[in-house]
Amino acid sequence: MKVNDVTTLSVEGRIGVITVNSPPVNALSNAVRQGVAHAFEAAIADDAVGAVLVICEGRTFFAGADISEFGKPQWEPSLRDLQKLLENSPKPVIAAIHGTALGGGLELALVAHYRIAVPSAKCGLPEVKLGLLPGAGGTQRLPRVVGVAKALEMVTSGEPVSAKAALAMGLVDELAAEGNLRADALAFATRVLDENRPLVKVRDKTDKLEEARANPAIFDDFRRANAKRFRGFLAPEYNIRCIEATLSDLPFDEALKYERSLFDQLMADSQSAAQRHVFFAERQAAKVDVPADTAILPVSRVGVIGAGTMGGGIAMNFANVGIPVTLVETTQEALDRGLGIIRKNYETTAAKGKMKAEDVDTRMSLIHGTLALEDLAQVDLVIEAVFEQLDVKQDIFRRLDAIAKPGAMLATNTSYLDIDDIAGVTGRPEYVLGLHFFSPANVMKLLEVVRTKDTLPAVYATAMKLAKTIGKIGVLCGNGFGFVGNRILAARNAQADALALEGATPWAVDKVLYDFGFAMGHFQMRDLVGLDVGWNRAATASANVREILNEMGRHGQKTRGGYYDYDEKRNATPSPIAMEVIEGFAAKQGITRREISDEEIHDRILFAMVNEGAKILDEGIAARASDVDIVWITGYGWPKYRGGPMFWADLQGLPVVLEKLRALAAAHGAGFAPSPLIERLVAAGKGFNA
Ligand code: T1G
Repeated sequence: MKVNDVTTLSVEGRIGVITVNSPPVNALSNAVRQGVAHAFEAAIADDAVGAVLVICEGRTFFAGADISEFGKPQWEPSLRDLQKLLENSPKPVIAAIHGTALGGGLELALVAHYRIAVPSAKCGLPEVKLGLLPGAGGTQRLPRVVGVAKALEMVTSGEPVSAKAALAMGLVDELAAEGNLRADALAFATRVLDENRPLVKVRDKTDKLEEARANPAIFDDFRRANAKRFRGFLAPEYNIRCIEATLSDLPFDEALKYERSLFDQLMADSQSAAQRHVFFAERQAAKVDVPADTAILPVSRVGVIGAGTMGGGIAMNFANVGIPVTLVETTQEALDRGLGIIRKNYETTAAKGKMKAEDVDTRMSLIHGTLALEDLAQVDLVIEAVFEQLDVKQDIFRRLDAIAKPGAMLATNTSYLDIDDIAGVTGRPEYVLGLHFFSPANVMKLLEVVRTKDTLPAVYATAMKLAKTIGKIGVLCGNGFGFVGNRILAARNAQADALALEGATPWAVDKVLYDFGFAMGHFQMRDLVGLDVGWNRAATASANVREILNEMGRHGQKTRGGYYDYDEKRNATPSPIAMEVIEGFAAKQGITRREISDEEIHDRILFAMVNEGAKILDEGIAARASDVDIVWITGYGWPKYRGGPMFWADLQGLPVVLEKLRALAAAHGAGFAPSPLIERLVAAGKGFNA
């Protein structure tokens, strides 16, 4: 019988089957919770029902609380009240899991007496990725099933475990045959009845806690081991504290209250608002505004030109998902070197157990090396990743245009060049676009998909879909200087360099950025990447501090000296030599150095970045403020718990941002003149992220 729009109750044999179908992921929305509660009460009241089975249709078991309903009026029953109903059931309750039982979904399954899952299912508590913790007893029940050590890892990483692993750790009791969940779950529920199995309440189990009880240091050991990973985040620590409570003298229901109080604190904190913003922003970025009937072009074979660091990494992305790649180089030596590095990367991954050893050869067999550009005649997409010089790229695209089949897409991996200047040398500018990967290209998630004024919607829509296929987060950008990410990076770099000349030491600048949450500061990053990347000695002799350091052979970590000096373990210490170069160059520029506060460093760098992001939006280079946030979080290490530069600006309040920029412009020049978009938004009382 239909209980509500998303829930039905049927009786099959002696089993009352509660079926939920609430696309896209059966999130535990108001309607779902209400439907399950009503269906459950009807099942319990039915004498013909001996046991209750809870199962979902569609792609997955409940994938958690409905994040889109956070902060909105909650219907009865709450998730916790629904859990009480099931946990105190007088009849056995069995949860049948497929897809991803996550967050509140797994927490609901944990109050069932038994759990059955198909082998492809996954179980996890990913709340920490939203800046939260499992707020429906997950921190109290999971350790009672899998033990404290495993629970600590699961709740602080947010990563799910496979059904097989879940069976091994006791998180599920039975595996169903793939594709046969309903039938196998009914049979299992019937067996539970026939065998008169006990009504096992997870909350009553304590045996799995004994190991940690004998080793109370486990919590601080875990904190120390993960300090770097958790730095700046609130939620991991709060998750650990809740797991610690399972070993306290608190009665279970008091521990639930403690968990709830910490959950409420996290929910109210800007860190969780930021991470929930990022969750939806990532999904929004994948949506491109093209006519509904836009055909996605087939991409079954790819060509990559250049087997260097970028080209090799790019090629791996496609081989990883079974798409054959033709990799072109100019010399056999360069090609062999590139293929050798790719193989070595795969072997290293396999050695770490992150891929099967036999997959190394499988993936290598998908990458065909050649010296002949003509071998790209039949590919659907070519990605050029050669030296960042316009005439070199133009020559390649002229030749490509004559070789590639009609309708083949031609992409450049350029970071800064104007793609119109590249497309313009071909007879197919509408099939030319930018695919800006980030190094290492086989690891970094961000892919800037850059469309020119001529790029067809079908072409960039295909590229955006391809981004998802190869496991990237694609962000559609317009063809402006530095697109989105590098343009904001240029704004940050300009302020960092200026501050170092005006009196702030590079280490002071780096510390402000590190304390803000970046993994490392601007000058440390430069030393890591290499000061000589893109260095054109002839063109820029002694033009700035960076070039002077290069001319001194101080290229950064690789020469054990750049802005910092490095010991044999690459530990950095501020370099007096670099300081001398900075002071000397400042003097030559007629700059009188002065004391500069951390607050000035913070404001000049961060508000310059926000202002550049506003200009990017105002020029239509980015479609959404949240796209800018995603670019800087996934590509440049903006701390996720601060939501991205535009979210962070909204958090400050745009009126504050506007005033700051005006004050900075008055003190440091027109470069800080506020973007007109900020003025318009403030006048309208709006923020960047509507
Ligand atoms: N609530 C609302 N909408 C959700 C959702 C959720 N939990 N999960 C996904 N969606 C939407 C998503 O926005 C997208 O919408 C569509 O579903 C497909 O998602 C009390 C408080 C389940 C692995 O954190 O990890 O429970 O863009 O593109 O790649 O302790 O979605 O189509 O309009 O990601 O196949 C805990 C989050 C919540 C799980 C599927 N649960 N979701 O991945 O599809 S907090 C989570 C995911 C909680 C309790 C606490 C993934 C997925 P649209 P998708 P996918």
